[in-house]
Amino acid sequence: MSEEKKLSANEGIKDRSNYLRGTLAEGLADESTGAISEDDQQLIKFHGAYMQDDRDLRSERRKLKQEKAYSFMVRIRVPGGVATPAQWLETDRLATEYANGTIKLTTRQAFQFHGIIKKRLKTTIKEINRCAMDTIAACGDVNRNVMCNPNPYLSEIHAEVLEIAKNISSHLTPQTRAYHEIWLDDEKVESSEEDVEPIYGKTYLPRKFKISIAVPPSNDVDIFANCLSFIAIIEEDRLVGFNIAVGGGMGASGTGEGIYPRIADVIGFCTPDQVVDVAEKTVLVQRDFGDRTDRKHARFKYTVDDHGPEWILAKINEYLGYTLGPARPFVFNDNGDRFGWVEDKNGNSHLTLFIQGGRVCDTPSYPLLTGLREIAKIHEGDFRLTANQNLIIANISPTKRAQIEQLLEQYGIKDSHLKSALRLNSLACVALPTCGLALAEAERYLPDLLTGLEEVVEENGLRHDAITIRMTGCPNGCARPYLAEIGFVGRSPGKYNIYLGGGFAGQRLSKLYRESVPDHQIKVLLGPIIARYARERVQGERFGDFCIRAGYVAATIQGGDFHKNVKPEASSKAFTIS
Ligand code: SRM
Ligand code: SF4
Repeated sequence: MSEEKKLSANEGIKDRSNYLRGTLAEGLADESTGAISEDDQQLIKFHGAYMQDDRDLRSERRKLKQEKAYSFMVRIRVPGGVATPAQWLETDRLATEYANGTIKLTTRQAFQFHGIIKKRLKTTIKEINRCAMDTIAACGDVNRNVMCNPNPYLSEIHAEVLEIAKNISSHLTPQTRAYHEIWLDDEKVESSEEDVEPIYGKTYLPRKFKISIAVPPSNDVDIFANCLSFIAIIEEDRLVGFNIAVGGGMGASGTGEGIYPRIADVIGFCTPDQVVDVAEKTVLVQRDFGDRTDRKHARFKYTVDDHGPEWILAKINEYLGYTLGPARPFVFNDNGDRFGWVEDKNGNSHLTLFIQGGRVCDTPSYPLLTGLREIAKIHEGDFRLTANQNLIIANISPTKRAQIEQLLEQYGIKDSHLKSALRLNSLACVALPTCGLALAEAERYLPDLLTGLEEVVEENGLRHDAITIRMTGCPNGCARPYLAEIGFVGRSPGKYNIYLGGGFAGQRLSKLYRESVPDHQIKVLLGPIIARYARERVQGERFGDFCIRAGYVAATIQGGDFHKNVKPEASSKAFTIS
């Protein structure tokens, strides 16, 4: 990083904040506005909340000369996506009493509330903590929710990996007492000693940092989109360690210039007891070498690109004081979820439900929130959030299965996973009306678009053929659209860039196919490609691979030349295992 360059404004905000306090306490107490100050809007992210306004109401309120309809989004960290029935019930209660009556299951295995007004924010966060969950570091320039495969029934290794995910998460949780002081009314410690952030320091990281763990052959956590990932290596039914992947990320600009999605590079191997150390040291490398002058260039993927993966590996080794081993072979089959019922060797059952857009709410025809509440009241196992915005009712004991099946039937949830394979493999980010960055609809529009495309897949006999399809309301990539076989990225109201050719296992970026396509033309454009795929695919060929073979798009190279302006020399292939 150049010495002369000015640090970005957020660096000053963090530095002056006294370890994330800023004027949050005063701002929350100010009843004259539903908002908080601009600096505090940045700081509150570290505490797990975003100030937003209802974009559906903007013009009406402007006409009435009223303040925007401000409210807060709150994100609950759920390491590995595991919640108890008691936590589910509490999440449901808070969503109903304080938020907009919905629970959003996110693409990183977290819960989100929307629409919490300022005066209820503190109570909400306090009550979240009361049921042994928290929101600290769910957002902000720190390590976020650590993702990991949520399927408990697959093997004991999955349980081992979940523990490791939790350990990384707690090791990298900020240590500031600000969170407890502001939200939990813990007494201010009157001491001359400053808070200490042993890992992050006073200005935390240059930007958000994301970690995930995958257990092959499933890449359901999309490890190639994470800053740092661990890929479990299993030999003779034993977890021998993890491959380490660095430098993934999705955020892009509409044109790709200088801001682009990037697939992580696999750089080495560590043993299970080294994982937390490797995570810490990788975070330290980003802390020390990430770009603090330009937030658009501050993610770890740019640090990896600027220095090269070999340099990053050498730095991690130097910080560790020992040398990581060479990466070992592994295979990923897909990045989706497995739906429906599964029984494990102990006789417990697990049901993976499809949750459209990750939104748990009641509609007159589909009382999903109420149905899950009734199930949570009697369920003795747990709930598991997937990185694909779906939900597993896990560890259902044989004595409870009949009752739970009856409730699933009663509330119309029983067949939620019996949709077309296209829909089951779909993801949509929140977008409008809450996301301040949305340029187009996503969660509210994708279901209808899918209904149209389902006609095409039905006509062509592809109902049971999985094709990954993802939509976001802007190029930031919150539903990881650049890793889908079909990706839609909102550019303006009703218009989307279409990306094709992503890898079915999330191993390859897609590439821009058409720019700013009006929504009513999407089916017209994609219909013939899907039909041709049905006719011409070779045995086992995936849609994304077909799009490349048939010449709709060229294959992307590592580093993400997904868009015409992306620098082609970015990143090295040398470390990538395919
Ligand atoms: Fe995201 C910003 C929602 C996963 C990349 N993301 C936002 C904000 C907070 C908008 C903002 O900054 O004002 C969105 C809040 C919308 C709302 O109303 O709730 C938002 N992101 C989401 C969620 C809820 C999407 C969803 O529908 O599930 C996901 C929450 C995950 C979680 O639990 O932590 C979510 N966001 C992601 C992912 C996927 C992932 O991490 O696997 C990505 C791409 C991976 C990556 O980070 O590169 C992602 N979000 C972004 C970016 C682009 C970052 C960049 O490097 O440029 C932004 C914008 C930013 O940070 O400036 C963003
Ligand atoms: Fe908002 Fe864009 Fe993320 Fe969608 S992709 S939630 S529109 S920031």
